[in-house]
Amino acid sequence: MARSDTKIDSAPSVREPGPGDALVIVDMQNDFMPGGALGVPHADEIIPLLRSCAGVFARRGLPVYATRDWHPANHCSFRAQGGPWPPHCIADTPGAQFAPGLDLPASTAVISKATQAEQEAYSGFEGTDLERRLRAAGVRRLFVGGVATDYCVLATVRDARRLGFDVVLLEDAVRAVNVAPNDEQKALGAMRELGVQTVRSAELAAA
Ligand code: VGL
Ligand code: ZN
Repeated sequence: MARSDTKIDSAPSVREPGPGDALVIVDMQNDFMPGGALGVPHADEIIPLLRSCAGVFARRGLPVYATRDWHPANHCSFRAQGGPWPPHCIADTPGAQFAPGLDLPASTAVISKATQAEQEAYSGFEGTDLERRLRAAGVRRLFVGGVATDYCVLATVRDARRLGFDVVLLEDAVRAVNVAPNDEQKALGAMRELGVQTVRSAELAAA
């Protein structure tokens, strides 16, 4: 067989989600949108991208998971308790609701995290049943987008890789807090080192 005919791409394509794939949308909540209690710059720009990705997965019958920060009012990550953050994503408040326009498919599984006062959880796997649910659904590969690249997205991707899931980052559908100006680049570099693949949301949606 001529070299150009060699099938080198036997792994599932990053552009074509199929059986074994799931979408994980991280923390797309009002308090993380610009103007919110812990606004992530430009986070609103990725709402339509994630909406269209969720549509692609739902139309293909593939599972969609949406994590959310779901804190009690006295959460340990809040400054009043000595934590680094202003109060945000307090359970059952408007700030904790998913951003309008995200239009999550009805089948979306919602994963609440950091729900206990003394427990911080940046990763969607930490203290949740996300791993169990993914395994039960036969998921092997996660497409991940949302906020914040340098906190909850990174932590979720790290845990996913540690647990043996393949990960494809929706590279244009993530936004960073950038407490330090290069935190986003550091997070993207760390994910690359973890063997994370990337795809642009429009490539996926066009498939
Ligand atoms: C997050 C800071 C505090 C996040 C959550 O979703 O990335 N960041 N809580
Ligand atoms: Zn939080």
